[in-house]
Amino acid sequence: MHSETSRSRVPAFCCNSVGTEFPENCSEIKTVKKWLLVQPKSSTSMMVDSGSVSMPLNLIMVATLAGRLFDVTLVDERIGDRIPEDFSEYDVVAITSRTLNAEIAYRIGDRALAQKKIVLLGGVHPTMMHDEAAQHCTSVVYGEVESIWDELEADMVNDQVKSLYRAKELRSMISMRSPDFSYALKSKNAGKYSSRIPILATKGCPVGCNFCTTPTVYGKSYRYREIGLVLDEIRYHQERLGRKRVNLSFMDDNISFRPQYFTELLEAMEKMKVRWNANISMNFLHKPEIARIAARSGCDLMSIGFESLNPDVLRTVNKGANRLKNYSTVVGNLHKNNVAIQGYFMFGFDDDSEKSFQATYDFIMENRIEFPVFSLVTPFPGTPYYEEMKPRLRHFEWEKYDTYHYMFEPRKISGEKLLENFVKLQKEVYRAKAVMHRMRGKPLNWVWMANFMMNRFTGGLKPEVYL
Ligand code: B12
Ligand code: SF4
Repeated sequence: MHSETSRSRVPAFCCNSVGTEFPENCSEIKTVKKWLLVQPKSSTSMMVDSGSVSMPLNLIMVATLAGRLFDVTLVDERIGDRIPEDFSEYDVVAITSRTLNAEIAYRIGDRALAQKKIVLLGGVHPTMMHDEAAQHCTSVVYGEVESIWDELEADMVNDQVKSLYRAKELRSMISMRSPDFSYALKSKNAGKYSSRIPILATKGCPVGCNFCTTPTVYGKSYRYREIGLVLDEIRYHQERLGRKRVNLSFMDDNISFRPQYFTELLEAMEKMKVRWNANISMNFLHKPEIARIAARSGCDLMSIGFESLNPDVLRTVNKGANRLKNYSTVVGNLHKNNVAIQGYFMFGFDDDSEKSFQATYDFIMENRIEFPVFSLVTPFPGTPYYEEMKPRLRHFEWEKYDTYHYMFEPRKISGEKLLENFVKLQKEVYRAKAVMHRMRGKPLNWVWMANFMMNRFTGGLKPEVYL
């Protein structure tokens, strides 16, 4: 099914494979345009960019495409790469940004514009706020680069860049080629990246939660790659690292949305002997066979957005996949198969009350959730939820959109009580005795380490840090 060439390395791209017309000698162009791809860090004081971060799959994808014709250098400020003050070496400065680092990204963009460079801004924030982002760059790239690349590449070659690149339709993912990780691995700081290798099998999520950016960026679409290509990419990493047991982290929005594709993927992965984790929605995790096959295929951790234990909250955010009656079954199925759970819980919704905190504490402790993660609900710009909440928002500085800031006063609990309970819950769940209760008998791995770090971190937490 797969050629030996594609098995042994990342398939090389060739100029001829793109749909646009280029001068015959691509290598000439390559010496003309130099691109600097920039992954800025975030200024938030919370644990967002701390610990080891994963390789930036977004910019690796941009580099893989741009590297066909242009000279590409990738710098990642999160691992200590320096972003130059002077961009004279480069023609194009292309920056990725989420909301929490948008202001930093904009400052880099302004600096590069002042030096007369072509500046591209891409990523979720410039997509959702493209008019705002346009003030800080030459072109905004809306959504995924793959779907608009041919046009962008041709315009770059002809020096006729437009102010906005937005694909009319999303490209099929079936034959999406493998990203070329060498762009990220070239950095002398690459050793600081997490050992979990980012990988993608699907994109999009039709669930449509109103606080999430995915429905706006990808609509109701759900696309997936040919399973053989996912396996090829896994083999590439195995060969690169010289061992079968590699750790993968799926970056998919919702990898299990199509049960048939998901189970076929897992069955195929069973022979690969890898370890993996993924974000997953609860839509069919209550079926015991799914947990069994996930474990057999090497899953050691599932990240599940439980979001809330309050049924009124679940209703208002449109999280139809989350049925409270299934919560314990889902956890039980995974635990029976030794799959650990990273559980996401959000607070600060209008329907939240002090009861929400108690219910969450009870659920976590009774079900021995290994790695609970708590955040404050954050209406991200561009989402329907943001428009609804705008008149009540307390902050418009994007660096505060890190899900660790108190954004608005909920209707059923005061802001003060919200933060008091939010801190108390974290301290209680991560106090030594509670950690022992949740983690007893579980394998001694990084999840223990994460609990240890959270125990230290939450020990000093105060409500004021969330203001
Ligand atoms: C996997 C994931 C994570 C993982 C890994 C993150 C990582 N290392 O990148 C983990 C769990 C660590 C994580 C953490 C967080 N995440 Co997260 N995460 C995601 C998720 C599901 C997928 C991201 C991904 O890698 N996709 C695959 C890559 C290939 O696609 P991409 O990033 O969209 O990039 C493409 C395009 O955007 C474009 N592009 C991107 N940059 C550029 C730049 C240029 C120049 C060009 C031309 C194109 C371009 O082309 C790329 C290739 O197709 C997204 C949802 C989403 N679909 O974006 C949320 C998402 C990014 N996360 C979000 C949040 C809030 C967080 C946290 C704050 C949560 C928390 N409380 O800790 C932290 C912040 C981490 C940080 N420092 O940024 C929000 C961000 C919202 C916003 N407006 O900023 C999102 C959008 C989910 C949501 N709620 O809507 N996350
Ligand atoms: S299930 Fe997750 S990815 Fe899908 S819309 Fe809701 S929050 Fe976004």
